[in-house]
Amino acid sequence: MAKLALFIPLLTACLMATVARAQHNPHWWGNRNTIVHLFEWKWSDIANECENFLAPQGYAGVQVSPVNENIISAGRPWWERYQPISYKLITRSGNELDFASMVRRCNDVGVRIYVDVLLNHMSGDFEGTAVGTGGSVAEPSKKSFPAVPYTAADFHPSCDITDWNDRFQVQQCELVGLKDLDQGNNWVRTQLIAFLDHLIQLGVAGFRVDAAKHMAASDLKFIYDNVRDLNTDHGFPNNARAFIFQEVIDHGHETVSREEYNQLGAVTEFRFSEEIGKAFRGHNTLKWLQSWGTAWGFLPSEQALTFVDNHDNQRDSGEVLNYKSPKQYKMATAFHLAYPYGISRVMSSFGFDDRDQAPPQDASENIISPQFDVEGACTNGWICEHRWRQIYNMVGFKNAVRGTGLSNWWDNGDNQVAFCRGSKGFIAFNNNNYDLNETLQTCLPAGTYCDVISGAKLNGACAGKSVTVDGNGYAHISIGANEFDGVLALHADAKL
Ligand code: LM2
Ligand code: CA
Repeated sequence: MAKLALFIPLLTACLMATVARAQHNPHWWGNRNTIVHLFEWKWSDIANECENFLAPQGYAGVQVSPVNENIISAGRPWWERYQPISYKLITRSGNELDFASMVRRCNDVGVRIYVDVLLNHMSGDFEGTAVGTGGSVAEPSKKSFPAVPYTAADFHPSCDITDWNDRFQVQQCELVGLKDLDQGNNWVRTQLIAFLDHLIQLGVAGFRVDAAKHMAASDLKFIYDNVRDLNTDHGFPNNARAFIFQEVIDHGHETVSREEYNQLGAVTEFRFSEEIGKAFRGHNTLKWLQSWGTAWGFLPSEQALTFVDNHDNQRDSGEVLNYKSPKQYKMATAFHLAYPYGISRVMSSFGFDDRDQAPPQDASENIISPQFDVEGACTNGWICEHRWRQIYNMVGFKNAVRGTGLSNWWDNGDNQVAFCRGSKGFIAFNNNNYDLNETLQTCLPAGTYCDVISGAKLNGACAGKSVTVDGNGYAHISIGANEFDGVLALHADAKL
């Protein structure tokens, strides 16, 4: 009995320490909320973007493409960056100096950097000697990566993943033929920890862990636990831990499930992406979204990294939406950012016609910088969804309503829905093929508000629809079926 009495407080103390060490805090600055994935962007362009666009528009952070040296693949498909050859920070996005300068400049304006890290594997087979983006050489078919160095002993024996419900295969065989590192091996662990430490020293706030499902959760825990605290020279508090979000594709009923990883950090919630695409494509009725979140089988909000599409599933056919269906995509994104669920990530793409297509590049295969038109939209091959007014204004909406709950859900029993976020925000959607014309409760204080979807408040005037809210919070809301956008959004910061 006495032993037990001692044991319980001790256990509680241990549990509390675990919770405190868990890596779920994204370290956002101020009231910011949203991460943008600037897929394949160069570091110097991201630095400019942090200063000129992301900070002013209230973006909280950037997920950047892999930073360490990768194999050069013919035609330069985007996916060559998922085939590492060393941990030198040199890719087509820039070198270590460029990277360090970007992190500094972004942190200086309160925009955090999260790095896409490849801990599962090195490159796949390559005929002859492979050359990396930093000039390192390797013989992948012999599992020889002298620039690390790694030899065959550092990898799992080769085998193919044929049964996705066989834990051994999923975690120890080769994902699409990529040489599979043994994270149980001390030397491998040391290299991976040193790589992550290096990035933290340079000021990053956290990591997107690629192919997390293909590594044992216990090995990942060891690695995360042994990585240093965030760098206080970049404005992080003492003892702050890196934010971790792990790529685990779990459609339900998988042998290796997201529940093995969500204690260690956040997990990508792929079901969110699939269901939101299905709903806004018209394959599910919007009224059902009233119970959006854990009732749909999604992870608890603070453990779920949510997105409408990511760089992989935007290339697949199926229910997932992408920039090619702009009206539905903007509606889904507005819902994503308005509904109080998840750690939101917005995708920013380059245009593609086929899956393997390289990012915009010049004749010497250098990635080219995005260019912007007078309205700030990208022109030369970059899509820049994050610069679409309807999307960045919803990032502003999410910031303006932070800390409020959802109330006053309204729907027409079909594909017209609306709801309030406390007394700070109101949003309505029309995905029916007839007009929405209703007097609805907006929960906002009386006044005139500017719809941030059809326009924006600029120098005190509204370039889009103006909505007048009466003394009881009611307003007439109208979204025509054939309007350019199927959303209307009002918030406290858009009061005229
Ligand atoms: C991921 N998450 O777990 C990334 O999000 C995803 O983009 C990566 O695949 C994958 N895991 C490995 O990091 C991409 C791409 C694949 C590509 C790999 C490696 O989707 O198509 O595979 O990167 O570059 C390519 C070829 C494939 C070949 C493989 C190895 O498409 O046919 O397999 O390289 O040479 C023999
Ligand atoms: Ca593995």
